[in-house]
Amino acid sequence: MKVAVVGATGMVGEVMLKVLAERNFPISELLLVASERSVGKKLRYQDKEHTVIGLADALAAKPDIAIFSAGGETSLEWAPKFAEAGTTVIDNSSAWRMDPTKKLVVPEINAKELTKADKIIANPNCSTIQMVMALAPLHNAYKMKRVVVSTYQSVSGTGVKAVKQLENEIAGVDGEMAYPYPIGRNALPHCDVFEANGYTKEEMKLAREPQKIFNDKTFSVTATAVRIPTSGGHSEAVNVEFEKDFDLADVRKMLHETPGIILQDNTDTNTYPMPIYAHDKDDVFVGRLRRDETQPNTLNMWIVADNLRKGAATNTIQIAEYLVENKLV
Ligand code: A2P
Ligand code: 11C
Repeated sequence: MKVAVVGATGMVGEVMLKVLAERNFPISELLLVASERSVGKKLRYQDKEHTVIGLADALAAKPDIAIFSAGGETSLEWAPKFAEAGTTVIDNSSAWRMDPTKKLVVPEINAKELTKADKIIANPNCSTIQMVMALAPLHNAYKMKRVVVSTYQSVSGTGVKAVKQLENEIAGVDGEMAYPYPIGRNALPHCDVFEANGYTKEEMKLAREPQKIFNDKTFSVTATAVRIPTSGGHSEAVNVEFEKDFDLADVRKMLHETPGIILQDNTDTNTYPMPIYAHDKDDVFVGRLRRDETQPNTLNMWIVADNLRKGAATNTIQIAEYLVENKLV
């Protein structure tokens, strides 16, 4: 495969390259693409030095697959041009996610919907991916009615500037602020911009994207998204009400047997998921399973994943692997 990584110099781009190499993705030619600011810069992939090129040169090279993680505006402008040239684009921005003509894919859940005709495929938001991964087997078994989620999101979800802000605050030095307030020793109930309804964009992604991924509008999600001073890994407290009742032992067994999920749930040994241990892992970690004792058919759980891996790079590359394995590119 001739593969272009658009946004190769970015935080997600770096993890994309790491994951492509680890999984030995079949690459015959690799194009590393970034903004004009980075053209000419050298990046290493599997012991080979590559020179960063611009989008126009990458387009002219007609890659088979282009993995985009260069922001929504770049995607909106360039993904259709690549698609027009015959490239299959897998886009990690929010640009195409809710476009009814584009598929929003978590491979373990809905990759089967993909066809050769899908030339722009959207990767969901990081906090959505880890939540739907844990909900999918339970939704199949018990049918979700309503989900209430509170997130505890790391600064890496915001980007390099936010990681730097936290590092500066820990070191006690002044620097540029990514957030309107300090993030060290703090919790900001504010991830991404506010929308007209008083929710943030991040909260509305959590509300809207799962319905599209499950192709089911019969359940609802309401969210509060909070930024906390962790450097990597998002955590989520999820309360989910089902139509049917469940047995907690069956829920544990189901999650334990689901590919991509690691169950860490033993209060006797203080075993539960935590972001520092999810770092650099491709799995989604689930624990603190317990029945909500205040209403029927309702479960509480805690979900953690590396937001740059399963939340971004790994999910994108799993989509690319599915396309290759099923001869859809
Ligand atoms: P560059 O490093 O040249 O700015 P991050 O998510 O860490 O902010 O990274 C964003 C990525 O998207 C970077 O690789 C960045 O390249 C790239 N990018 C940003 N704007 C553009 C653009 N207009 N065209 C191509 N790549 C872009
Ligand atoms: C965050 N979820 O943690 C965001 C980052 O729509 O892909 C990813 C934004 C997106 O702030």
